[in-house]
Order: sequence, then C-alpha cells, then structure tokens
Amino acid sequence: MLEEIKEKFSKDIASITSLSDLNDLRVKYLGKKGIITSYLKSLSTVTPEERPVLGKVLNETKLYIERAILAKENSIKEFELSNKIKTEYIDITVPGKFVAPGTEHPLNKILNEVVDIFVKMGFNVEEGPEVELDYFNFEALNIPKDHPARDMQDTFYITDEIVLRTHTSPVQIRGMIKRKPPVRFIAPGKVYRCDADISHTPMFHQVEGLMIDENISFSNLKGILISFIHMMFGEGVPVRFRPSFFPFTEPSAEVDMGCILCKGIGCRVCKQSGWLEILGAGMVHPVVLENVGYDTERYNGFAFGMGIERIAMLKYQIDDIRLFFENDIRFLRQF
Ligand code: 2NM
Repeated sequence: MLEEIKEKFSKDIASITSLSDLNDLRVKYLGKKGIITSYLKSLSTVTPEERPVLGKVLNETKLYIERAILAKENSIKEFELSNKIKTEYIDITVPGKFVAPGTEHPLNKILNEVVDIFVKMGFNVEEGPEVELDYFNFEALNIPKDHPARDMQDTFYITDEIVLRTHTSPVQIRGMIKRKPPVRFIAPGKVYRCDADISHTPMFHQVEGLMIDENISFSNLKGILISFIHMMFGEGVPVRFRPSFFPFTEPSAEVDMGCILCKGIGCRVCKQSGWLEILGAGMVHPVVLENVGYDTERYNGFAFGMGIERIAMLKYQIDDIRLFFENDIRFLRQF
C-alpha cells in the first residue's frame, strides 16, 4: 500500500517543473487533508500491535516525500536562476550609447544674471500669469484703447478680454495690488507679441522692475540702472539717458550704454552711433499708482524694463534671434 503511494508520488514529482506545481504536490501529500496526513490520522483506528509498525513506515514515507520535495525545490530554483542568468545576460564590454549632455540655455543664463544683480540690490522676484486679462496688461497701465500696442497685429488675443501678456508689467500691477508700499520687486518671464524676423520672435523674455516709496527721485532710478549696467557689462561702461515716452511712466527715458563691440567708435551693431539701447524706464505715472490704490500724495517711484534676448545677443554677439529657439545643441553648448 505504502509502496504504491511512493511510486505514485515519484511519478507525480517527476513531471513537475514549477515551484507552484510543487507546492500543489506538497499539499496533496502532506497538507492538512493530504494523503500521508490522513494515513497518520487513521493510526488511531489500528490495533496497538500494528500501530508502531505502521507508524514507523508512515513516518519514513513522509520523510522520504519531504526530502524529495526539498530536493526538487532546489533543482527548480537552480534551473530558474541559470535560465535568468542566460536570458538576462548583459555584455558589460559593449560601449555605452552616447547621450549629448544638455547645458543651461543662454537666455536662462542671462535672465538669471539679471535677476541675481537686482536681488543683490534688495529687489524681490515676482511672477504672474502669461495668459492675462486685458485690464492688467493694458487698462491698468494707462494704455489707451486706441494705442497701437492693442492692435490685433501686435497682440495675441484669446478673447476680447484675455490676451497673452505683451510685457511683464501686468505682474507689477498684480504685485502692487497684493501689497502696500514701500515695494521693490522685479518681474522676469516670457512675453508674447505678433512679430517675427531676425530680431523678433513671437515669444521672448523680459525683466521689468519697480520701486515705490516716499520721495523716490529720478536720481534713484539712474543710480539703480547705472549700477545694474556696470555689474552686467563692466564698471567702465558709459551710460546715457534719453527722453522717451511710455503711457505708464512720466517722465520716461531710454537708457543706452556705450557699444561693447566697438567701444563707442561706431560699428554695424550700434549702427555707427557708438551707443546701444538696452533699457526703457521712467517714473511710474500717477494714474497707474491710483489704479492700484496707492496714495499718490505720499508715494511715487520708478519702473524699468528690458528684453533678455537683446541683451544676450549683444553680450554673445549673436546676430539672429532665431538661433535661441532652434535648440541646436552645437549652438547652445557655446555659452
Ligand atoms: C518699461 C519701461 C518703463 C514699467 C512700468 C511698470 C508699472 F507697472 F509699474 F507701471 N512696469 N514696468 C516699465 C516702465 C517698463 O519697459 C521697457
């Protein structure tokens, strides 16, 4: 009888190749309701004389089965491991695939340099939405309804009331509304205008700045901007202020620095003038301050703005703005 069980077991185990089938087999023979287990339970029904004899044989059979299962388990595991080693073989001598490492984009590099200089001078950094309300982009900035900047040819309209911001000034408006004077912060970011040629792209970057307090003068504006230009381009660079016009500042100025390419002698880049225009600025128009709820009897201040692409083109002597956006790694790696 027991010999039959052993034989049956030997046949069963021979055909097993997986650990889960082996476990089923273990349950079949040694589990709670297994063949061997039920035999052991039935020991109580045999005569006291037969019991030790049968018990001994049963225990030997059980041990035999346990050992066979353990041996099978080891051989399956060994087989699986050697299979894994064969199929997951990695040839560590094969040369790696070349992945060109990226670099910081030249525009981000310049943008961060500009931001760092103003942060050193005590300005905070403010950000705002690129999809902006007409109110914050134009109306609050004293830009009249018939101003050419509001034309469909210059501004990307989402709806009648929503535009892609054409400058970061709306961030200044939101920033002023959010807090009380004195305020001093810059707004770096992407801006959008319908324009495309060798010096214009539909998306470009600006940094604008703002300082509002009691008794701010045009001299404060000049001091901050001359310091900025000297930190950005070198201590000795000449700077000049020319009268200009913006709807949101009065008086307004355009800021030039001596041409860094020809040192003021005159060249193609500065159109023989010896000067490069790099900033717009002015004293914030009282109407703008009123629009954000500031007391114009007590507070005034200055604002300025610059295009990052233009500064990067001057600093790195790049003559086509589109190179910044082609993402040719050979171009980007040079900075
Ligand atoms: C410029 C030039 C002059 C400017 C003004 C303001 C605000 F919000 F305070 F009115 N933000 N930025 C400003 C002034 C920007 O960019 C050429």
